[in-house]
Amino acid sequence: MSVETFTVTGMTCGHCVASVTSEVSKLDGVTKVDVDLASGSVTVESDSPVDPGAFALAVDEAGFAVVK
Ligand SMILES: [Cu+2]
Repeated sequence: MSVETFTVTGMTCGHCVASVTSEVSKLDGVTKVDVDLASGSVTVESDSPVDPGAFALAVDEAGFAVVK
């Protein structure tokens, strides 16, 4: 199992959190997504490490951006 934390910018409310959670949850092997709205940190649990490019695309799909 793999646990990684990314930082996502632009989220302002629970709806944003739900959008990001929904898109990131669709990624291959992802078993849990935990978003902290205040800090923008997104913790992803998955069977194998998440591809950062795929993660960035999913976040973009939700309307936000990953902080490098
Ligand atoms: Cu929102």
